[in-house]
Amino acid sequence: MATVGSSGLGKSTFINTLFSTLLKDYKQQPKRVHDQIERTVSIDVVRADIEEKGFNVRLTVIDTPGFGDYMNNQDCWVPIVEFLDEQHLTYMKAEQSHKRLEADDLRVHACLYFIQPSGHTLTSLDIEVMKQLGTRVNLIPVIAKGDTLTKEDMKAFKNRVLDCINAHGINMYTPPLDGDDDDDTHAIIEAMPFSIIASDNEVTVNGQKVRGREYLWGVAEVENEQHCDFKKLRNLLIRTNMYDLISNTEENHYEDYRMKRLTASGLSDDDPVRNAQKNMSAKMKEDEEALRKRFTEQVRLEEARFRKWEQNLIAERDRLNKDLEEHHKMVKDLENDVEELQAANR
Ligand SMILES: Nc1nc2c(ncn2[C@@H]2O[C@H](COP(=O)(O)OP(=O)(O)OP(=O)(O)O)[C@@H](O)[C@H]2O)c(=O)[nH]1
Ligand SMILES: [Mg+2]
Repeated sequence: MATVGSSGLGKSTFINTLFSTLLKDYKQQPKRVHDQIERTVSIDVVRADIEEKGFNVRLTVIDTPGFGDYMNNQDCWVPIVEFLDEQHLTYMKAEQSHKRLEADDLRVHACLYFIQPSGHTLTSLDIEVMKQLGTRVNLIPVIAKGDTLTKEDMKAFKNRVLDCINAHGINMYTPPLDGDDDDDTHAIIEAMPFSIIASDNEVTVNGQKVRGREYLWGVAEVENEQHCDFKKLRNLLIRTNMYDLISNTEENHYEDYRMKRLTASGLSDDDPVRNAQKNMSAKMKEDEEALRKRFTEQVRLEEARFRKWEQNLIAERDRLNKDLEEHHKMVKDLENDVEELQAANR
């Protein structure tokens, strides 16, 4: 994951906040991003092992220096875009030499772009940078410092930002609808672009310590869904959509980069090992599908067999009941006959 955006929008604070809500002992960890919030001057890599639903996940976050307040910010994003491309290139080289690169795979699976909560709309710099990012990574625009806009202003601002994103054809990551958790996904999509509140401090609300920002009139809470979308964003990043973000990077963004490189260098997509791997995974998918079909068919046949057996059992039971009834009747008739004979003999 990476954070990008203008200086002072709270990118580093957000990373601290995210880790501290995931790791109970984050304060004690040696690799905190910053002990004091200061301007980020180089591309920093922060890693932490987190546990999610019993799985161990290594979360790598890349913090980038914010764009300055210079008059001319035209190319300020170039180093970041170069960094993103470099990660693809390193991976591609490792792949071509058939080495494994998991330890140093720094390909970015989600890129949070911090938007200033101006209440107006995107700046031309935002548009330019987001265009560049959207073609390389899963771009997730976020509205920084969500506590500085009123509820209504935030709603209107979100709409304007979305309109602007669509009007400029910016490629933004949207979680896919897959039928199972569509209601949750709809709620996530509806909240986009997420507003976030970040804070390095804990404050006491109703006797409980929560992460938030304290004002004279109250507290803006990071994990309160009424206050901002931090929780939705965190869910998307490390729970519901982690796998999709990774596979989208692999299948779309990395693949686009690879094809672009190959075309640029006049090479064709004929790496025999890679092709063999691709064919193998296609074959595995086919086999899996066939297996699933066979399994379903087997279940269907078993079910039909069971139904038939059940029907036979019911018929048998009915027949036995009928027999039993007839026997009862016969016994009754015999008893009657005996009674009649006894009466006649008396
Ligand atoms: N009101 C408000 N202030 C915030 C929020 N998040 C961070 N800040 C404040 O914004 C200031 C800058 O935060 P940083 O995290 O250093 O910002 P940055 O984006 O990393 O800045 P650069 O490293 O220069 O790019 C600090 O004083 C933070 O306390 C927020 O959600 N709301
Ligand atoms: Mg910073």
